Amino acid sequence: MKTIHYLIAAGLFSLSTTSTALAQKAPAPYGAIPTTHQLEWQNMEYYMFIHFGPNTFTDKEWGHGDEDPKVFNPKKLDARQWARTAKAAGMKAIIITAKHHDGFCLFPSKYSTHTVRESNWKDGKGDVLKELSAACKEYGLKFGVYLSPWDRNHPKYGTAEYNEIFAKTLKEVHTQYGPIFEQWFDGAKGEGEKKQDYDFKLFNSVVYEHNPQAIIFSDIGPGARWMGNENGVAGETNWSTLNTDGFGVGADAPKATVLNTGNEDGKYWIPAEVDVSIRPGWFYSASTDDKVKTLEQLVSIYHTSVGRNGNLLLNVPVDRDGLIHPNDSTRLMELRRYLDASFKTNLAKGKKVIASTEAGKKYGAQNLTDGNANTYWTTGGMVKNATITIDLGKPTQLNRIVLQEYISLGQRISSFMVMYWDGKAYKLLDQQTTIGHKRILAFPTITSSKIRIIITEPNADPVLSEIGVYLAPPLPKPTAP
Ligand code: FUL
Ligand code: CA
Repeated sequence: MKTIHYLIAAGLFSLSTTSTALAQKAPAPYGAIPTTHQLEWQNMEYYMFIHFGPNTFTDKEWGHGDEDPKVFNPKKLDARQWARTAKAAGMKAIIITAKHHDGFCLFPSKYSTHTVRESNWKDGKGDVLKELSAACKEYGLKFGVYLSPWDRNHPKYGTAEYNEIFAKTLKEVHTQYGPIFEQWFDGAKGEGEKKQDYDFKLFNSVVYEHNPQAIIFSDIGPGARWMGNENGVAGETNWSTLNTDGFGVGADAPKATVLNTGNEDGKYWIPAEVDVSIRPGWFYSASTDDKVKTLEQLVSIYHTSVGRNGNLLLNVPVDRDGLIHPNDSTRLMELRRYLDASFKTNLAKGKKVIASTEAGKKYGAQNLTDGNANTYWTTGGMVKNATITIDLGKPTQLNRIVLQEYISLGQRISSFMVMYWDGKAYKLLDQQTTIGHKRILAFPTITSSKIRIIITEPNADPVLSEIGVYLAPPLPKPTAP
């Protein structure tokens, strides 16, 4: 009897120590999770795309590959001006069209006769990639390249040999201009064009061999995915996970609607990148100088990209002189100023937070308002509902709420509600689905002293790193372009 009692006591004792120890242990990852490179990439959030090439001089979007390379002559080209502009805009990198569909290479490729070498620019001695990669280094920006597999110039396009040539072209770029943080593969191809089965296995292996840290973007990743449109609008529901088995790029890609939202519990971690142009076209045209997107449009795009768990790749086409046009750079600076003003003061920082459940002090609710994305709150077990209440201390004006999941452990939240205390009762402010790396909720200004988040039926115990509350200023009146 005594022994049994002893054993039970010992058993209970060891059970309770284990459960305390467990409560302080980090939660297990859930489903597909990001690599460290994908995590680093996700934290970049906002960077520049540059479309530049013969199309800039012929006023086309898709060159045929038969244009005279001599048309390419940007007499005042200054890659440092591009990098300076991107840096001042708060962007973290630049990705340039090293080779668009016309096949023209912005560097003197050995494997093409349609390059800067054949152009009039700098008497054929220039190299845009060399100048831009150096400028990016100088300004502390990362450097990325777009290369179109579809090539309307190369005589071997449409034969098996072309895959080898494209792989060698990639090798040139990845060995001469690195480090390269992102390789952008375009899935586009016109109707009735030559057929070519791309060897993406080979292409990806070349990229990884020379830049193992690179994020490979295509319709289906593997590093990051296209999010299904060119308007800057990621899905309101946006999972960073996607099922890609049996799919390919271009015509073989999952439906745009699927790319837009990702797959809940998808097999692979392939987050969305939102590519959109600041002008109606991807390439510069004087005819669009007065059609640069308004500040209001860009703010909205920021909310539907970065604010919906996507990275924003904003295209700023370089003009015929080889410079970013002042209309574009002025707008970029307006956007920077507005975003800085909007997210300068987190009204929830250091404020009291109470959660319905928390997995011990280490993972307590106070981690949600400490301004540190590396500390998080979690429930320490599956819950049907979890409620978090932030006490702002006094009636406070606000119009933005920013939520962040600690995505190193996977994306878990599939549904949440936001309520606010109006002095008498909690009222519903918004009801949404996914959060991911960052979710920005923008709404007309309210006054409230308490904000409540209710997470309902998560796919695994929720893990949130931050909740921010902000009062963005009204948008300034539009200025003439
Ligand atoms: C598309 C291309 O066809 C456009 O010209 C542009 O490069 C855009 C970013 O991707 O698929
Ligand atoms: Ca935190």
